[in-house]
Amino acid sequence: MRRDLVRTTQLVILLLATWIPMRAEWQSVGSMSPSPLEGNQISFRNREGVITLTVLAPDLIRVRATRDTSPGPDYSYAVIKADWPPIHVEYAGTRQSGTLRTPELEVHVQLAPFRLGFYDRSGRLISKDADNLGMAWDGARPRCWKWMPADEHYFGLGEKGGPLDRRGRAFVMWNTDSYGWGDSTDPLYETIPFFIALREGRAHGLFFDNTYRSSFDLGVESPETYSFGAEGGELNYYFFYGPDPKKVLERYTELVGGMPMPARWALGYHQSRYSYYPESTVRFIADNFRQRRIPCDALFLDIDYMDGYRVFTWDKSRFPDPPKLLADLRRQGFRIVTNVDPGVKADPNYWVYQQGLAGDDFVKKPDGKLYIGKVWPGDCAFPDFTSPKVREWWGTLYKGLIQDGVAGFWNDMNEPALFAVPSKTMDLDTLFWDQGLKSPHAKIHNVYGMLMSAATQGGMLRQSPNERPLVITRATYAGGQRYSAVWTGDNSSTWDHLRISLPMIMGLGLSGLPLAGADIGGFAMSPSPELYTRWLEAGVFYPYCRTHTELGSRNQEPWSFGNRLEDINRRAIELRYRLLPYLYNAFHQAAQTGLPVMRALLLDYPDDANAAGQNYEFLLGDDLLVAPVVKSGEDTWGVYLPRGVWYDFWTDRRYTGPAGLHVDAPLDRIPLFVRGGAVVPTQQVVQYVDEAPINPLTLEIYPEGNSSRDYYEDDGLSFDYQRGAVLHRRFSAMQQPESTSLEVSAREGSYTPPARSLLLKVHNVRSAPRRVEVNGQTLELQAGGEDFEKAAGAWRYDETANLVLVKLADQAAALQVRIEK
Ligand code: MIG
Repeated sequence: MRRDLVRTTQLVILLLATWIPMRAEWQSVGSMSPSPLEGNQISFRNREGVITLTVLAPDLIRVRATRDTSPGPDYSYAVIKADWPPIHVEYAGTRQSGTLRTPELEVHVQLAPFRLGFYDRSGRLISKDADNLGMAWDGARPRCWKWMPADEHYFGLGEKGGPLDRRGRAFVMWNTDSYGWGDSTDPLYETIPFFIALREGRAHGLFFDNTYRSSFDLGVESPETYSFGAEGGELNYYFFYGPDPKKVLERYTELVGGMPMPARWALGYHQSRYSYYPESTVRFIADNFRQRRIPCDALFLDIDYMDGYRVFTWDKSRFPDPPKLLADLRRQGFRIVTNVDPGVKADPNYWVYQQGLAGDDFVKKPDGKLYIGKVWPGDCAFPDFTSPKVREWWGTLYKGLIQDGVAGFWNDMNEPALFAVPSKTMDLDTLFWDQGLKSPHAKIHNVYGMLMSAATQGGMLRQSPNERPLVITRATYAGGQRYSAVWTGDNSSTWDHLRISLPMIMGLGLSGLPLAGADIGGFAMSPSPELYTRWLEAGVFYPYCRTHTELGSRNQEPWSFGNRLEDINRRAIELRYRLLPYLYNAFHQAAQTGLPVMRALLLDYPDDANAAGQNYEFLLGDDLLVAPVVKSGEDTWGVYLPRGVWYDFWTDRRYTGPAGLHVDAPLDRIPLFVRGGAVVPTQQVVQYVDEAPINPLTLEIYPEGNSSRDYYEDDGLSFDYQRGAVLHRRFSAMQQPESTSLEVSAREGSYTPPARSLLLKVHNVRSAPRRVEVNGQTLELQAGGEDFEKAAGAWRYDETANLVLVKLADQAAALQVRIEK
């Protein structure tokens, strides 16, 4: 009964929101005839349109269908890769059908009426157009219906509420300011029209690269077909073949571009609220972090730092001397990030407005007059970020704030969000440059936020070419990870929202956006002390970790909930700092491959339905499994461990999965597990990332047969890593009957960290070793305590923790350590 009600409500919402599909007069594509194969491309035509299949890679095919025999210019805001290596493609066909073959795929083409079917090279059907409609148009609106097998599940689609598995729901893509949104609010702020489908442990992907308002129906209209379409533009999609879901995501990232390596400070703990002002308040917050010894790397200034919400200005009564303030804060180890909205106050005496007018940089109405909309500053004009010239201009505006010492920028309200109009955004016919096409807002809306973040990043890079910029944006489009981090907008201080944040950030990761976070503690309203602590415990595992709250809510700093919780909160943040070398490696992997940092279990266990069904548990990088407590009043927590060996991070208890278990989870403990075989790099707690270099570099080793892990490090701040200033090495652990051997490969790359120790901590050692050898020489045994701390090279055994600790100078050369039983 309830389910039916939910379904009906969803259907009504869907119909209201998009007017699909019942009222429409869908006209299916009809019959088409092939033109000869040209290289990696083949086209099919009839009097009404053309469909082109382009094989970009053995596992990647683009389908471009237009309802015009001479399609317009081919341009994408998402896709950046053009130079695919040539591959061998064949097409063989008759008058009724044909087959396009790549080394990994076969596309069966039925010509009358035109339908596509994707098969692997062993003939297994992966995906096919629905028989009745396939591709269709209703006027200017394209849509495609595909077969939806009963056991197929869908993941991704960016920033969406509800379960990670999107099956059985319908979604709209239209970037929307959604203060106080809930689990089923749709659309939200971001548009990522990409999903991964999973069936029988095998994955494929689909990216519908269309910037108009679009929609995905994954089983509401019919339980046997799914469909996607848009209010305009082309039926332009990319089909990815796995069968490994990681391969789909890596290929997608290759197509649209990945996240550049963030600065280390961007991965520290960040504190925000709407708003810290005046200056004395900001100093008070900073002092409290340091006095209370709670690590923090960045403080955020929300819109009230500006002069009457004029972007790129300071309110001089609240912030009389920004360079001095920011320099003082920097000496305390804080970086400052300020909010910058796209709306420029239409004030004839305001330099930004004047420059924008002079440069013809603002969007206009069809009658040629300036488009004016209301936001915080009152009447505003809006930059046309589709124009490279405007993006460059916008980038120059950051110069003053950067010279004042601002380190990062927070682009908000860039859906774009407008006050005082029911649509909450610009009129759909507002005109944008768009490659000289003069396109309406209807086409540009969903990329506006991404292009703003691109302009911001570009400006920062021109100002400081050798510093990794931090940009955080609320709205973005597929590929937005190239320019900025994202946060999930105006959530609320409820347990429900703590829960929602987990599949939502996992979903963003599955959609190519690794650097994402939710407002810890919730934005709207105020959390209970317990909720804040549980949220922070989970939030220190968000890829991007920031507390933020709304105007008028109660204090929401880690010390705002009493002494006992302050201690717990401090330890949660300290855990993130201890794990920074590990986290940084997970980010390195994400930057290299597109694999998320906060990882849905299905990526590693696609054939384990139990794993794929986990909404609140995730892997952080390769080796940590995190199972946050997301309910009030719990002191134990149920955890699912997928196959393999797992260690409880807190107790070192060893488990073998797959297994469901209950673990102790008092308020000061988040269930956390380490994969057997892992080598987890950690460091000492610091109050901010560049307070002190890593020392010692600690390796938490959980031997399991033979295993090894790559380690990466660089200066954490500059782009020198792109010129070889990197440190690569490999850590291996081998269990033999009489000994455990550890190997540290020689350093590679030209980055040399300051002199430091290497601390090898071998877990789960049941009895004191007889001897420890390093490169064939016996190492001295130290009782522990200060002697061990001071020693350049020594080992000890901790019999309560079952740990062997080996301390050595961290040198460039390879090391061999043998621990004799
Ligand atoms: O209309 O800048 O989502 O994080 O604190 C609200 C004030 C504008 C919305 C953002 C929120 C921010 C707030 N902004």
